[in-house]
Amino acid sequence: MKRVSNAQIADMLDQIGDLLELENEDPFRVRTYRRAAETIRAYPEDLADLHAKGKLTSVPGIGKSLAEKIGEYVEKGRLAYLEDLRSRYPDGVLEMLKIPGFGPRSAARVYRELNVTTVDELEAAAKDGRLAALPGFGAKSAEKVLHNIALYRQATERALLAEILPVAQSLVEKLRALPEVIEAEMAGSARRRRETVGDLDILATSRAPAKVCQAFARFEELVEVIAAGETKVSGRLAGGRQVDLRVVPRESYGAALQYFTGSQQHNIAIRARAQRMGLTVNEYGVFKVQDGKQGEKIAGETEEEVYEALGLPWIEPELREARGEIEAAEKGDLPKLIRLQDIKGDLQMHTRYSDGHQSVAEMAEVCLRLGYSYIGITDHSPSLAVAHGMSVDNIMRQHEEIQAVNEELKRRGVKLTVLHGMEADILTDGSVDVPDQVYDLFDYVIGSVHQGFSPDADRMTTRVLRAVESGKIDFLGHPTGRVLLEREAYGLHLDEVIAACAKHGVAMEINAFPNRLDLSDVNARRARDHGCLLTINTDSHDLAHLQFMQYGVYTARRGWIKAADVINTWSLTKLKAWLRKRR
Ligand code: DGT
Ligand code: CA
Ligand code: CA
Ligand code: ZN
Repeated sequence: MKRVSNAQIADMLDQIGDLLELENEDPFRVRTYRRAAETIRAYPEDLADLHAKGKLTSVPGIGKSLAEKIGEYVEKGRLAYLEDLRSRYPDGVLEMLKIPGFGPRSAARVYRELNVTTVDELEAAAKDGRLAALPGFGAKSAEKVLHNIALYRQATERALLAEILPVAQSLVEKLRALPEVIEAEMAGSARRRRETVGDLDILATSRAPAKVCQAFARFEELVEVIAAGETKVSGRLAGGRQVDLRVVPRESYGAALQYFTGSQQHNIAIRARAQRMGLTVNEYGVFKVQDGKQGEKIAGETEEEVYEALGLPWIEPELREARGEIEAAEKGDLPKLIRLQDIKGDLQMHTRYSDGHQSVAEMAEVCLRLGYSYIGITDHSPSLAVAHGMSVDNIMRQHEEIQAVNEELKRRGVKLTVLHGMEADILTDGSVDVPDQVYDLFDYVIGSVHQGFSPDADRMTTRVLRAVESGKIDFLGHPTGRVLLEREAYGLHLDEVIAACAKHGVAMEINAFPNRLDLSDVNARRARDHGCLLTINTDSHDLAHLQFMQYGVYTARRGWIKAADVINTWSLTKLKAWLRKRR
């Protein structure tokens, strides 16, 4: 039997949470499962190992009863309790829960009252008026359900980069460790660090390709092997994404890597350039064209030499989207892209003062290990009740706590400074939710829209502009409100917002949370090109989220962003001077 991964355990607990909600169980019990799933999904240690050592209850949020369930699941690959719950509903009803905004309550109702048992049947009921006729639904929510079914279908076609990249890295490492493998690297959208991935492409070189294919097909990351040949394997990852391995000869590694990294549009432009130079490019190499036919091979072993044969410097994979990179490369104008190690601090994170899971000191401790020189604690403002926005009293208490943590850090002689910020709600009228009596306590304020979205783009724009122009905010948090594979950006005249941020010196955020990445790559580039400063923050609500910084950096790199454009690459002194000037 294959080893049970943390991700599988987390999925199992989430399923129990869903089923308990369908059963209309106590919300507190439901939450226990959800929180445990969230913790486990990002937990650094392997839970199967911990179980073997009898140490499962050392994981935060796992008590005796959960530990027993996880233990049973790890040992048997199944859990009787879950199977019993599951047997009470058709599979299609459980699948409906994956439709964004369609919760267990709704699923239970359409199942019991309309006898709807699949997503397709739900779609039909939303179209023919049966759903709209259910008390509490109505025509508008039926329309929304249709829209969300479309989004759900899209989500089944792509996965978040953060779901795929760790698996891709692990597969590449395992390939590299095989004695038959010379080189291995991921290609495709994962290598370009696109925000979502359709399928995962991996490349290796070897003199014994069949052996490499056999070994790959047995890696535990593949839950299913679709086809295994002499030089190619296709399989499926947990979660359903396809993975393709291609094993190529060493002489054509660079050409194959270039070809399979794409993007397709970039490759089309590359081939057109080659043609103009009397050359032809394919996955085997760069060749001269002689008498209209493929002639002498002039490059192919490395990517550098492929680009060089075309008169170009090597182009970072993140830039290969046919957005002007070939022209820039030709002129020697490629940007020196920001790197993860340029980041000196993380300026948006939450603690137990609002809806985060840990304390100020606990967050600081992990950030210290990440090598940061500063962080900012930014809990939610009073009006955001759903996220336990802070009262004035709590803000004052938090201020003292942050000072105490700073003193303790100083006493230990470590160089990390904790700043006190706030993520203030931008209310529907555009006012910024920071209580006057505590405004001066904050080193900075992030303004974000969290609730009361309007479908009217003019209204949303006016609202955000008012906040930007108020002088009360220093950053605009997750500026377009999108949630990848779940919710589109709200209608907003982004160019007007960008212009206002540039004028008022408000830095726009690239929120690094994997399902936000907001600003997107293209929008971040637009903002920077119009003179905006940027900031990349994780918006962590848990210690485990602090590692998401990399995804914000990838987005920035895809947006041609340099370190100097991002204020949290600056030194603390420079950041403080910038903030002081704004106050
Ligand atoms: P994805 O999987 O949808 O996230 O996006 P990609 O970029 O990984 O696309 P994929 O997996 O279809 O192909 C990987 C790369 O291989 C792609 O970026 C360019 C290259 N490629 C694959 N098939 C073709 C093709 O038919 N024509 C061209 N020009 N390039 C292709
Ligand atoms: Ca792909
Ligand atoms: Ca592919
Ligand atoms: Zn929050």
